[in-house]
Amino acid sequence: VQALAAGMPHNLNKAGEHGFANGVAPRAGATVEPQSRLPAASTLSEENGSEKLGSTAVDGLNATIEPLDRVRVDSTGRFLTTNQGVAVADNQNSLKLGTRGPVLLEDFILREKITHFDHERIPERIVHARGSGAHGFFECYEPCTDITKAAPFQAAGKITPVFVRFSTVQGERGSKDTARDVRGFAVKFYTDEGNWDLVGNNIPVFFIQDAMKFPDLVHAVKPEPHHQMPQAASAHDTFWDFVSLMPESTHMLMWVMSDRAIPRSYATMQGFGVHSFRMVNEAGESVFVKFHWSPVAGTHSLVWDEAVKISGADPDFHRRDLWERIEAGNYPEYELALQVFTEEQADQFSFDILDATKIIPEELVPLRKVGRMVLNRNPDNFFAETEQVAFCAAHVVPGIDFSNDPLLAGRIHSYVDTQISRLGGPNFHEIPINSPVAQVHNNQRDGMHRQAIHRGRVSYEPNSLAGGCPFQAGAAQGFVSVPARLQAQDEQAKVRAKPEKFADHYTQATLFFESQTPVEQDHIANAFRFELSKVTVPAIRERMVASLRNASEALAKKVAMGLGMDPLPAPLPRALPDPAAPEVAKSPALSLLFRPGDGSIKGRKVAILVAPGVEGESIKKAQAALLEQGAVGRLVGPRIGPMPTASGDALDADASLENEPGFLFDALILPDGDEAVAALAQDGHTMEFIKDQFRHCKTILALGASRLLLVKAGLPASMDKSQAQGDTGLLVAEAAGVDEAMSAFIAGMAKHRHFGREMDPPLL
Ligand code: HDE
Repeated sequence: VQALAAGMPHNLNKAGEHGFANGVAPRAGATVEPQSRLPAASTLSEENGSEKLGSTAVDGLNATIEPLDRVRVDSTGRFLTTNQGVAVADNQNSLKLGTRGPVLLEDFILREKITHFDHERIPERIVHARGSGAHGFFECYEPCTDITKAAPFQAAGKITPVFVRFSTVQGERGSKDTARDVRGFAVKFYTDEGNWDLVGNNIPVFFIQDAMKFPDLVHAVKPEPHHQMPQAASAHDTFWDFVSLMPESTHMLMWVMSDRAIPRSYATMQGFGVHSFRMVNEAGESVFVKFHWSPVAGTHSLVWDEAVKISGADPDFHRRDLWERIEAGNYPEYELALQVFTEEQADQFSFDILDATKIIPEELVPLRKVGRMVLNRNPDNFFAETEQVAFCAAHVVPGIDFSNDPLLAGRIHSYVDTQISRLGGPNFHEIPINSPVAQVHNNQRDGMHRQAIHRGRVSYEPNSLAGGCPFQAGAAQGFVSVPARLQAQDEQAKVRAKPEKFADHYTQATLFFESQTPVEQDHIANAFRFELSKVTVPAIRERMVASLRNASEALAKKVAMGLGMDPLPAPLPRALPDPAAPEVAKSPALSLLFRPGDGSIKGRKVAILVAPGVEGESIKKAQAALLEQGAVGRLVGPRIGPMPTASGDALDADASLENEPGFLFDALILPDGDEAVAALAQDGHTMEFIKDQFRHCKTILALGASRLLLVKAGLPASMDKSQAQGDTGLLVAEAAGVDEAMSAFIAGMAKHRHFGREMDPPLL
């Protein structure tokens, strides 16, 4: 009420609203024009110069700071009402004829409540059903007017509000986050000139080359239709049957079997536009671009055993991580970079830039950094925002255009179409999270759930009765498609066919595999082994290995060995026996280790085990050292609640060995204190904590007496030996030396994993 009286935003608890005005500092050294402001609270009244109803969205202003406030509801201090605003006197009892009599039909309050409840669910997305969203902003680094007139790229420091949704593809809405799967990385830019949706993935290539095959791919990967299994998994017959018959998917399979498909966090994965797009400048000149998002925190992934365990203990692992990072002010941040190239360059490449199963190596076309995106506000309501947001590959703005990629063509159609059944009609653009900042004026009318109240009697163009309004913007301001290059005469016939280079299915699969570090290669081989071992039909396994032989003989052999397949099947016949020589044989940028990030441990979670009699001072110091780095040190005890320390005070354990298993944490600290160590040694959970942390190659610090726990858990008999082997993630220190030990611990965590100790099969 006070906030309303003071004319302030309704949601005071949302400190991280879009833009600089609310405490998000511009990056160091940025030239920032004062383009961010808080407009007055908007309403639907015509006097109010609202961005929806009259005033122009002023260039560069952060106009969506407020618009959602128009529809936000805060019921603090309010009566309960019906949907008609009638105050409800009793929300406990239906209206009956006497206390034991029948319920009366006239009880409109009961009927409204139940009826609304009956219709609460909407269909989930056909793919990408499981997802999590966040608000944020995009900040342009430098004007990109040489290549595009698109609004977000016009001035250094210019802010464009965004809403982002990350997702898995295969599983249903309630499925686990840590499935082996592609992640969706969809960004809605609310630009001054209309909404632009960059609907990408965390993998820069795709399984198929033509939209014609998309329904087949999805039918193959989704739970099998007869028994609806498996959920959130690709390790089953129909998927591998399909992809082994579609050699064009081999490159994508390399990525999906790599650790990219089990990210540690949405904040630590890349995003890609996948297709070649076009950018167009004021002069109408066009270039091709590929879009790359790279996380400032670096690219980090889980390991498979960890992902499997997490999915049981916390199916919301990524959703929770995203939420908690934002609430803690560790805002996920990504840099946007473009690969810019001309049509003439594209003609020379050994691959076809219209083929979504191919990348353009960064070594061939370098990345041009153009801006950054910061996710700084959690949604208020999951359904209203994250579920109802409707991304669409067709949503482009002047300055951005499509290429002729045949996969993209299908997407341009599909996304609007699917919303019509998912969101119940053609007016889904009026749902607040979808409505653009730019004004909407046209003659499209009516339909289910229409919100806008159009005035006057004119809903056609041309007209004279409304002075010709709304009128065509013309080429200077309106969207103009890039005229396609004239094609040679023989390319102009209607055909159902592909260009020849599309038939090179293996060169880039090889490039990807060869560009991985040995550990990453092992993980890829193990993932193929795991997935194919779940396939029940031997012929499918054999066909897949036969296909892999064309990509990497070493990989095929390793997978075959893991499947007990001997001898190897003959390689699958290649569609293009003699493909063009690739420009690069190795692309280091394809390895996850290429982007270790800023070296910080912000947003990471550390388990600090405690038990009665724990040496408290070193624990407090360790916790404080982590907090200072933006990481969370959680005290995990045999039970939650106060934990008496050796010196007589108490620490508050807010998690238990049972309710937060070890694999949910990025690192582990074991405490000093004889009594505490003895208690922890008696608890099997402790050993599981240590084994999992060790097996998953995480950083472990044992203080004082707890060194015994490492031995009891069966870690390599001599810790000294392990340290001598250079395992900087296995640390032993006296409690008195905790300050120094924490520096080494934090440095160890910043390395993310210590793969040097990994063994297959695992030692523990
Ligand atoms: Fe999608 N895709 N897709 N897709 N896609 C959908 O749209 C489709 C493809 C991607 O968080 C659907 O609103 C076709 C590539 C993301 O809401 C649907 C084809 C890429 C999301 C659809 C593709 C994507 C979707 C389902 C092949 C990476 C989630 C619900 C021609 C560049 C967006 C919906 C969100 C969602 C169709 C292939 C990314 C059915 C026909 C390639 C991130 O319209």
